[in-house]
Amino acid sequence: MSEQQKVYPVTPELAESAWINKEQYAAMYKESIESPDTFWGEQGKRIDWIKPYTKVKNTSFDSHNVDIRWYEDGTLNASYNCLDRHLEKRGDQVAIIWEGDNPNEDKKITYRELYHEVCRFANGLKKLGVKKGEVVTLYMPMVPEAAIAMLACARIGAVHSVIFGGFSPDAIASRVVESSSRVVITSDEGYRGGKNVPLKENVDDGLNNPNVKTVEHVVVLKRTGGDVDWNADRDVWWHELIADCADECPIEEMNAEDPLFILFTSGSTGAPKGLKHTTGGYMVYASMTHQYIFDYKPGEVYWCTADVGWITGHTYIVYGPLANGGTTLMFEGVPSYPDYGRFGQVCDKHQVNIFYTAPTAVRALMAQGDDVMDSSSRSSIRLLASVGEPINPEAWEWYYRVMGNSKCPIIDTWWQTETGGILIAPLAGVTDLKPGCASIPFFGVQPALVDSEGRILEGETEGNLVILDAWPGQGRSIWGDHERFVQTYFTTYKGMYFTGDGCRRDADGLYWITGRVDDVINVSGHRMGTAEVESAMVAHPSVAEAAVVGYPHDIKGQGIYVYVTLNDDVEATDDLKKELIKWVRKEIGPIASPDLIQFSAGLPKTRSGKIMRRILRKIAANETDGLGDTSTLADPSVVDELIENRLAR
Ligand code: 6R9
Repeated sequence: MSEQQKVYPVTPELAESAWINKEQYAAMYKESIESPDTFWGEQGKRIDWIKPYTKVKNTSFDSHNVDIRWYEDGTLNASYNCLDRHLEKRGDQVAIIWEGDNPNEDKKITYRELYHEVCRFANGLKKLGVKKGEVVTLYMPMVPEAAIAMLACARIGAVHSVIFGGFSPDAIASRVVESSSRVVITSDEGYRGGKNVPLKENVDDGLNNPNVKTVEHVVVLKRTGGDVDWNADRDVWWHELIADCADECPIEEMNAEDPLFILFTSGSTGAPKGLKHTTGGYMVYASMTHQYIFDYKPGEVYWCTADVGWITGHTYIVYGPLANGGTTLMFEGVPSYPDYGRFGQVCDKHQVNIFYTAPTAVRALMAQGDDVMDSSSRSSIRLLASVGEPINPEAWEWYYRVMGNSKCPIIDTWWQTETGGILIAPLAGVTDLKPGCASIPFFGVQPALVDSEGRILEGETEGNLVILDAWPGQGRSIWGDHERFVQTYFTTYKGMYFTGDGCRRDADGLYWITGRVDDVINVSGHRMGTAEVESAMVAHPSVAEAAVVGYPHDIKGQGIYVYVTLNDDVEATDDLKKELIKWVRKEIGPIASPDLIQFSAGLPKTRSGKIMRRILRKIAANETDGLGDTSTLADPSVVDELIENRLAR
């Protein structure tokens, strides 16, 4: 039997103990599709509302009028739902377990403590004049204050925009401009893998960009005590800001469709877009998916290793687990520091029950050999989950056998920044597991596969993955550009949400995500538009033209392969390659570092001047036999040169 056909049946224990079993799934799924108003009307009650909703679903995917509203006449506050409502029953329960980069540093914060910290910081933001509806930018290390700042924004109705700490000053600048932030929250430095990350310095550099005109205040958390430049007119220490602030702060009453946050993500064209997520539907969906997909039970310790700078951190470190009154673990470090056994050691130390990470991390550990986990027992873990990219069956098996001691189901969760929460995943008590298979749609989610003309394909087949109708956690728009939202997601296949992913449905009706079908690449689970890297490249004075493609990479999933044509008078040297790599790191950030740069006299173009990426992808993947039809190229001889000079790896 090939790896892909292996099946791990639902165990009788899980069928018995999990929140959802097969029969319940079937009945609930049916109701969620046939009577969404009834189904989501009922589920909406898992959230506390100030003014209860009377309307549930009001959504349209019609490309002339894309309009998505859930619970539209209800009002609530997300911070209240994550904090205040738990105080009576579990005020003394740990809300956040924080594990530092340094294994000797950790902290436990109860719901009551978290509540007071959030209130104090919310009062601090008010002192800076932060108002309902304004966007506050966060550029933070993985410390509890990142979650505190998010929840403080939510408390007073400000919209947070978290920028991942690995992005460059230029990336900070463009995002701050896009969101017109007045206030930026950062830290002197961060710790990661034993190194200091210059967060404040990056913010300073970013805000020096002449396009940034809105920022009045930078709040700086003291994390490492490292030296930072100080602009007394603009900068304020976090601890000084809150020194005289009360630890109670009333909540702002938000409409269900008021924005909760924006989060920038890459697409196939143009600059990164700020996806807008709203409050009511998002909270219902975050809470419900967290409970059922991770089969989260009260009292359990749950650890998602993502960074809060990504959607996974938003929904499954902060909002989902805290809405459910759970205990969520936040980790500042990396899987390889001080050694590759760290994930297991942290699981033992904090008795983690549910562990959620990315395939790239699994592959990095797997590459160290099976004994990499010998320093821990991981006996507390009962469920493992995966996100960010397709998990290859070999990594799945390793995750199952070594990380999970062959006793934990693996929940492969497919979703996107745009979807707000998980859309396709197995459920522990419902689905027989197939390594590498994302499996079944969550309640309310109607996936379909379409051909290039948008015709719906039935049965066992492969095609482009679309979603036919709205679900509550869905992103509502692109900040400041609804037309772009419509163009990007709803015009390729009319009346459907296009995910950008390819997918196969097997004979059992289960979904297997095959990867992006657009010009987005996925490097270590980080999404990147090839166009973004190309435009950074051509901004360099030596570069005439650049084409960027992904290629298969053992650890990262995909690596970044760049073909570069230099200006006439420029010499192709190794030093220049190094300089170009540095350049991209500066323009976008370390996550966009090219892995391979091939200098080439020309690029394969059609007579109308379009670069044929299909060919470049094949060459980068070393699949030079089946290049397909090259007769439409303006100069087919370019291809021979590219193949001859392709890079070894
Ligand atoms: C949550 C998140 C979204 C893209 C998505 C797809 C890929 C994510 C996956 C997966 C296969 C999975 N992706 N999870 N592919 N199996 N379980 O990662 O959001 O950063 O927006 O990326 O990631 O290609 O379209 P985001």
